[in-house]
Amino acid sequence: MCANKREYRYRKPRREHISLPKDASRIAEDIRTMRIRGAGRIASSAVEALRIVARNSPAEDAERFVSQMSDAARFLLQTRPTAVSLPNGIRYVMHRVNQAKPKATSAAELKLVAIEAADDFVELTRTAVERIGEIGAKRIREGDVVLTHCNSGAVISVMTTAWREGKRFEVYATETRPRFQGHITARALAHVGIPVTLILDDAVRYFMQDVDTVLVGADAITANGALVNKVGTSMVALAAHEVDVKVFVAAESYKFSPETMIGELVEIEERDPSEIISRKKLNQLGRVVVRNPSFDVTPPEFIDLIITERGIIPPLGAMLILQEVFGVLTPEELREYQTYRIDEN
Ligand code: RI2
Repeated sequence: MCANKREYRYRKPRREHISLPKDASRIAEDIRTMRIRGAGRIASSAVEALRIVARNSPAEDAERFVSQMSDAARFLLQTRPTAVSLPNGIRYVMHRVNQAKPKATSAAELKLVAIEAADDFVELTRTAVERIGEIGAKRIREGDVVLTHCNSGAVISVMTTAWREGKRFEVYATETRPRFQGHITARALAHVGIPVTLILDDAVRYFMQDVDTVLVGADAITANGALVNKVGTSMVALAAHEVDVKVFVAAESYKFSPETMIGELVEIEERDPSEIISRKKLNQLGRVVVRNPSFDVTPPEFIDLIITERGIIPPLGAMLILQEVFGVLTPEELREYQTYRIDEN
């Protein structure tokens, strides 16, 4: 949630230029341009990039190694601002490296710590999505009509698990302008045989009366249980609320934002207007401003359940997950976290 209007305006993201191994910088570029997308995949790919940096580091002493890793971490954090899984994944690795640093006698020792932490995080993302599938599948009933927005790996996991368990249901998938991630969802569901109907984002309220459950993914969950997800999600939830349709969110615990525990806001990414309209067409319109926020905020009142790999919680239980996963942030931990943030001003 971002209260500052100025932050909603599109600005070209500031980029620090550092030299990374080729494969790591390709991952960073793919995240930025959304060839790699989906909050979970963004996080595991960024951590994979950190692992590549660690493996290729020529550093001979621990100090130099940590400084190279921190530079890479900062660089990767600039790629997409909203998905909180990205800083959480990076912090997962860097926290272990920083903790091991005082006792480390060589860069090689820290390299192993970094690689192991990255391996653990990537494995965690895999098992979390699988477990969410198992838990969430129990909330899909025979004959249900489920509506989803955008494309979420966690949502696909729930649906495909329920389908493989023998439940028969159908799905409405919104096309999700401007980047049409709904096509990815529709293709994935059709591939396993789930009946899927692709609809216009604008047709959500028209179809809502046929829907039993809304199921969406998450880019971030705040301490008060609000959901930050693909723009349009809050309108879907509003339409569901109107006719008393339940709204479920599938979100791994690393999508919960520890910073919101101490009052920080989740920045809403605003992408280039050319995703909505070509420069040429825009010029033909005359003096028109185009805004392209990628995400919006759904308040906790419009959410019935959040399905995490640790179990199902009501939105107001977000704080429990945050405290279980991150504890209460000490000033030192907060400083360490903010080390990797870029000052936007
Ligand atoms: P998983 C996506 O954002 C969508 O908003 C989706 O709901 C969310 O990430 C979570 O996706 P984008 O990357 O982590 O398409 O569940 O902008 O795959």
